[in-house]
Amino acid sequence: YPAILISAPYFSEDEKARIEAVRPAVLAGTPEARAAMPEEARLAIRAIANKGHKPIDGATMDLFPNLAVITQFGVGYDAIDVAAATARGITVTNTPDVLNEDVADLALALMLAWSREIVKGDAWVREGTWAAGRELPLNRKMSGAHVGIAGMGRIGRAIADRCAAFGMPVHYTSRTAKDTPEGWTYHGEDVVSLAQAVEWMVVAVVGGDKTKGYLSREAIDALGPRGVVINIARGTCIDEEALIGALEAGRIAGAALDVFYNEPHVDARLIALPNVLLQPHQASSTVETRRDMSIAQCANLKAYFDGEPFPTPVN
Ligand code: 8YV
Repeated sequence: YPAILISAPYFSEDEKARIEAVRPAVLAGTPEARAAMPEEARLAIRAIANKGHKPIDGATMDLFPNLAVITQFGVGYDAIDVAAATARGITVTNTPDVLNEDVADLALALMLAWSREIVKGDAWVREGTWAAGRELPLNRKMSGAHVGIAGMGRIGRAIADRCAAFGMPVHYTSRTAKDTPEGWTYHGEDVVSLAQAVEWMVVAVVGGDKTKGYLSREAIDALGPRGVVINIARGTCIDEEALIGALEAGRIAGAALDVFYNEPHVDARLIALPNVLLQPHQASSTVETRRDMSIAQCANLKAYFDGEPFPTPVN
């Protein structure tokens, strides 16, 4: 029986080959599929190669008595109950760093697309509105505007560096003040103070229970009528109800979101709003980065089976 369980289909043949080169793998993506595995098959599982955001909880881990490692394909591991894993002596690993640039690129793409009406402009041309003699309504300048980075980790920093290149004064929250270029403003962990200082608010904190609703109702309202919220982190990091309320009432200008509370099912009220740009959680979805994430995941799998130290453990 295979020693690796994969929780979602492969993105590519390369990824499949890479995992199978470590050990044979079996796909069991749902709790039902896992529970239906014969006992000997469950006993053979020593590693889970996890992808996506469906929860891996203690009960799932208990189906596999010889499970030793869960390797997350992604930097965020909020889907995995790490405390439950640690209590069972199971190592959890992730794939940090390799995706920083892509996630930051998408954050800037969302900001530029939102401010310059790229999606509407494309439709304007295709649908013949321009040819019929109508000019696209004036949109909004992004360069030079104050930007707030909620969470100055590795991804937050990559976003901030890009914003700085657009002449945007950078403000940020973080657990600790970071070593930054001169002029960047640290707001401690006070996201309301951050919101008061900026027009653009980019959410880049880690997911999980501790950051649930990090961008709070108060912070959203503090952004004010020119405020735009960008989220490339996790849907849970924003009080989504408060965000929808503020968008519907025009208390903030808009939002561009790659992640959602209940993804892939996006709240119908968000879909109905014209001042919101929506993306299907694609920030790390380039061919190049998905390859690098797969390599990083397999390095952790291989380390386990070779008895070597894990390259990127989280517990
Ligand atoms: C992936 C992500 O879509 O890295 C993350 O935390 O959210 C994304 O890169 C996801 O993890 C795929 O498993």
